[in-house]
Amino acid sequence: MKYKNEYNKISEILNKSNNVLIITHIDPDPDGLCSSHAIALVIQQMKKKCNIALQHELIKKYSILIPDSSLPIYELSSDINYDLIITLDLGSKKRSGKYIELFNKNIPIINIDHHLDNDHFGEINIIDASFSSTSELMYEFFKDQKIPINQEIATALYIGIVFDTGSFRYSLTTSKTHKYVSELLEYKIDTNDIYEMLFERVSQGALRLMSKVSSTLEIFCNGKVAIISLRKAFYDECNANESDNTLLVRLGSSIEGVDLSIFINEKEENLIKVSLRSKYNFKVNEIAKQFGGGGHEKAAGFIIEDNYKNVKEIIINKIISSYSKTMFNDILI
Ligand SMILES: [Mn+2]
Repeated sequence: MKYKNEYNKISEILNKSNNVLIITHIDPDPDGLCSSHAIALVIQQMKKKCNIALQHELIKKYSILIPDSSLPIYELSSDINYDLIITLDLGSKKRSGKYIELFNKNIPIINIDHHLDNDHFGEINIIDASFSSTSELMYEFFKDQKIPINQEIATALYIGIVFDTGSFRYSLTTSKTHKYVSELLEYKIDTNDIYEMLFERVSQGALRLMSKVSSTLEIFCNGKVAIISLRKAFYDECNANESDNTLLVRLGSSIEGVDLSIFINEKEENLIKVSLRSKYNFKVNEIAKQFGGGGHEKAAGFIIEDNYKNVKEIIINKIISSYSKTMFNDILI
C-alpha cells in the first residue's frame, strides 16, 4: 500500500490525541462532509472527543449528512483545546474560512485531500489526485489500519464517493473506486435513496431557480463555452434559498457540445463565486489559480470581490479568450 507509512503515523497520532478538530472547506460538499463524518464516527468509537468545524449551519439538504448535532461547531470556543487537526478535502489554509487562525497554534495537522494543488500545510500530508474523492482515501486508511467500520460509516464514505464521481461517471472513477465501493456495499447501504437525495430530489424553489438560471445561458466559441449566472435577486423571485442551488453548477456542462462551462454565482453584491468545468484538455485549475482559487483539472473555482458586471467582463476577456487561444489558436471567440 502506497501510503502505509503515513497511515501508520496517522493511527499513532490519533491514538495519542484526545480532542480532535476536523476541518473541511468553506461551502462544504458531500465529499468533505461525509469524509469528516466518517472519521468523526471512528474517533468517537475510540472514545475520544471530536468536532467538525463548519462556517455556519448546513443547508437543509446536507444537514442529514451529519445527523449527530453534537459533532458540528460553528465557532471556536475558548475553553476547548484541540490537540489534533485533521483537514479533509481542504486545498489551502485559506479555504478553512474562519478557522484559519488555528493553523498557527502548534497543533499537529493531518492533511488528507485529492486536490492536486493542495498546499501540503500538514505534518502528515496525503495528497493524491488519483483518488476519486477524499472519502475513497479515507476508506483506504480505515481498511489498511483494520479500523472496524459499520453501516453508518460505510454509508458516509459511499455518499462522498458517489457525489465526487457524479455516480461513478467522472474520469477519476477507477477500478479501485469500484473495488472499494463494492466492499462498502456489504454494509447494506440504501443506494437508491442516496442517489435521489444527491442528484434527483428538488424542491419547488430549486426547480423555479433552475428555470430562471437556465434562461441566463450565453454561448461563446461556437457552442464550446457556456456561461450561466445565478443572480442574488433570483432567490426572492423564485421563493428559493441557497440550499436550492446545489445542482445548478452542472447545468452548463450538460449542454451538448459545451466543453468549458462557467457558473457565476453572485453570493453578495460584491462577492462572486465562479465555478469552472471542462470536459477535454483545458485545465481549469490553472485559470482558477490565477484568481486565487483552485481545484482539479476539470473542476475548479475561485471567489472574486467585485460586482457581477465586472466579473463577467473579466471572464469574457481573460478566461474565454485564454480558452480560445489555448484550444483554437484564437480562431474561435
Ligand atoms: Mn472531494
